[in-house]
Amino acid sequence: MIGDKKVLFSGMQATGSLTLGNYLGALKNWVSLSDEYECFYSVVDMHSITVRQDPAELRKRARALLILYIAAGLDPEKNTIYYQSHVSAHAELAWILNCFTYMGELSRMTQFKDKSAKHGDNINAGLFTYPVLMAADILLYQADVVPVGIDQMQHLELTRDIAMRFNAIYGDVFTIPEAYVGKQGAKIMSLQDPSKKMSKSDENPNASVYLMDDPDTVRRKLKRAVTDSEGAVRYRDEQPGVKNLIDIYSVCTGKLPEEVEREFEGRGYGEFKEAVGEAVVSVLSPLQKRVKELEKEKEYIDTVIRNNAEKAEMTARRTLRKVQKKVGFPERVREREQK
Ligand code: ATP
Ligand code: LTN
Repeated sequence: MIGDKKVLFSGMQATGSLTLGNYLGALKNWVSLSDEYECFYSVVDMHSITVRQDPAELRKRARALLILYIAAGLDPEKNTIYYQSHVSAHAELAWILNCFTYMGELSRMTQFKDKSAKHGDNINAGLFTYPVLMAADILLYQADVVPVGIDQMQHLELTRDIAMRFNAIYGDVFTIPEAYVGKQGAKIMSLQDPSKKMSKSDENPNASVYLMDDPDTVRRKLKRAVTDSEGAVRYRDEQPGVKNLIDIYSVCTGKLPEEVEREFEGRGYGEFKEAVGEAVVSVLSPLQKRVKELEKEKEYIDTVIRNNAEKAEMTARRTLRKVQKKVGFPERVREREQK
């Protein structure tokens, strides 16, 4: 708890351009939860370098992502929005937690298996211990709740295991976090292969709607979305492409899947896809407009970056000190003298 509020932590990587999946599955929920909790939203740039990055590009994308958080509706006066790399406590706690995490646990992580298959020429130790840094992110702020898409559940379970293991040895140091997965939009699928999740690292640009895609591109991508030969707009597992489009439409319009089925009864896929396209455009257009405005407010953004990093640092340091003491690191002389 901070004050009388429970704490929320979440983060996104600044790799690739954000997709509609990232927005509907994560960012949109962040905004709806931001009044209720004391929130920390991080641009997790330290996680990004587990895969080789172009430095200038990473810097640019990290700033664009931070701006997007604000454009999506997260108020930087009320929420702590910051770069992970600006708060060194993340790396320091990650090291300690590495010593409380087993190789076997990390070997079972599906994201590690997927990413090491994809980046066979660079299976580095950071990629392997990625979930430990994620656990440090969450535990540093004593987060009660962590909004993520379904694909991150396994990492969250591991975070809980590490925290419980640590608490069992040293007493109540960490809050045990709960995942928050939205009811709808938790897994938006690829528009070209509805058995795969929509992912910003997909090589096929038609598989994903990017948040900065212009309206015509959005309409075209949805028109080309893979469906089936049933010809009926029904929300069922046997029609994964159509089901995914219904999910997208319902999160964008706030309608329930049953209502969508009724709305499009007896109407063809062409018409349905057109409506989905319009619904997506009407969600993305105001977001893009706000991004463009914020990009011009350089000084304001710089102030947000500075102030919020300081705010994050204060909370993070408090937990880190406690942990360092528990594991037996010597107290700093200055701190002892201040007592
Ligand atoms: P990458 O392709 O580089 O692995 P990604 O698109 O999976 O990236 P992440 O940065 O791993 O995106 O995820 C950011 C957040 O968005 C996470 O909370 C994740 O659960 C959520 N998310 C990612 N893809 C989807 C999706 N298709 N549907 C719903 N949520 C998603
Ligand atoms: N691993 C996450 C990003 C991430 C995160 C976190 C999410 C890093 N640290 C802490 C929630 C809480 C991802 O790839 N989406």
